[in-house]
Amino acid sequence: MKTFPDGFLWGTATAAYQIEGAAATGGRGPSIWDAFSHIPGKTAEGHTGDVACDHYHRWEEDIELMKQMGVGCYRFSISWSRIQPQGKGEINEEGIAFYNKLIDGLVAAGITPWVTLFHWDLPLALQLEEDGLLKPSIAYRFADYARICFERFGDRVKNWITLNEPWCSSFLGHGNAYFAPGRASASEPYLAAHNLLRAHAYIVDVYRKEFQADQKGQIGITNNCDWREPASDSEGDKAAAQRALEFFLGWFADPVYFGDYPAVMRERVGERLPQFTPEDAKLLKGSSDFFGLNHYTTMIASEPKQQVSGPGDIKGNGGMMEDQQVELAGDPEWEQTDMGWNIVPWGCRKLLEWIDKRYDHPPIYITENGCAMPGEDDRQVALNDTRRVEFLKGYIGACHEAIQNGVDLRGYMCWSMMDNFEWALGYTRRFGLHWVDYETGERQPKASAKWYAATVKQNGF
Ligand code: GBH
Repeated sequence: MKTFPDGFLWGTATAAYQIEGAAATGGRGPSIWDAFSHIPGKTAEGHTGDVACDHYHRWEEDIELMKQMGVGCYRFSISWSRIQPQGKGEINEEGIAFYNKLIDGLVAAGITPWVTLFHWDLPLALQLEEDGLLKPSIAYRFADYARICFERFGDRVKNWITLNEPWCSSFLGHGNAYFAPGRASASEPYLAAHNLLRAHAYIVDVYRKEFQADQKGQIGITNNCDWREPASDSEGDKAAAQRALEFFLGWFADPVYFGDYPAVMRERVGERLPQFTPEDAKLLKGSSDFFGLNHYTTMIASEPKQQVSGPGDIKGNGGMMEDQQVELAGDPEWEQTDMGWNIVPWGCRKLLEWIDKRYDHPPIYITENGCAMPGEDDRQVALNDTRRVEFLKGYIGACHEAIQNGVDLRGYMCWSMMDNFEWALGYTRRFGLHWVDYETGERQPKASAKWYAATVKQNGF
């Protein structure tokens, strides 16, 4: 039996565009993901989030399912364009009312809401009129939108996440064009990332100055990182793995903990890497009350024998390959998920330990971890998802080991509460603890939901 510390937080997670549907209902304005997913060829089979899991209408049932799992928290995101259809100015009261019902329902069910303000769905108007993440002024739009959320929901929401995985918005959205807004560039990712970091800092500043004393909540950022294991003990390979982690996670976490980008990025990216003003650096340093981490997989890193080129190839990614110069590979012994991601639980432990050391022992929450497994379009296969249970045992076991080794890990949120719109892969990959019938909207717990319920109940497995 692996028992977790008292008070360890068990939860599950989703994101607005992936589950809500009701894209043009209740006064919601379009986001960049509505536009992107409607361009032929951008998503698998042309899938969009128009209907998704129809959570907008089925939220009560979803709370009931979570209640049955006994989770302590539910992490969801707010659709900015449901609150402000144009991304600025006027507030859509119907959107506010929807989240009020959801938050009240969760609180009544004894489930603590963890709210992400931004999970990639930038209001389309801000993309068209103000160049989205590329202009510095976007940070003020973020702060204004966040203020509305704190004002309207902060009496009940005590756990805020500013941004989900800015690495994805920056690199996948502006580097290799895999995600909305679909841009491919060698410099834009650094600009988008810079403005997102500033946005994070301004949101936190608003919360701390105007709300935190009264509302007594915590606020932080969630970053994603895959582990990079050195291919050998050679100095070159060890440096390559370290460099890969700094380009992946350090890119976003160093400014938040140290006030600036990693030196290795400054050296290699040169003028394409923007500079923080002294004021912004000051706001950024210490701007997260906890370390939010999304973790899925591991790759082997080595010093390249010849120049690595890119971008364009999502496999083996980790940012701008031509800047990092790290050769990435898998191990043929490793099993993989339906995403082609390697299943390496010890990579999770090593990453947690790396974070603990580099950022001086921060409180960490894993705000996402989970898997899509093959064959789950077939309901019977999905309901008997023993491979997901094995995956969770491995990764949650690795979390337990990290805690044993002194890491201050305080919670684990499983991605995802239910099958949903898997971005560019549409509905062709299923990450859920619950199976969703996309024809009828029906949900059904998979074996993993039952296993997870038992784990939550016993505070371990
Ligand atoms: C998360 O991002 C998202 O927050 C969530 O919305 C999404 O549904 C979920 O993951 C599942 O995809 O190609 O082998 O080098 C995940 C971020 C970044 C994790 C890239 C895996 C690539 C592995 N991902 N990484 S590989």
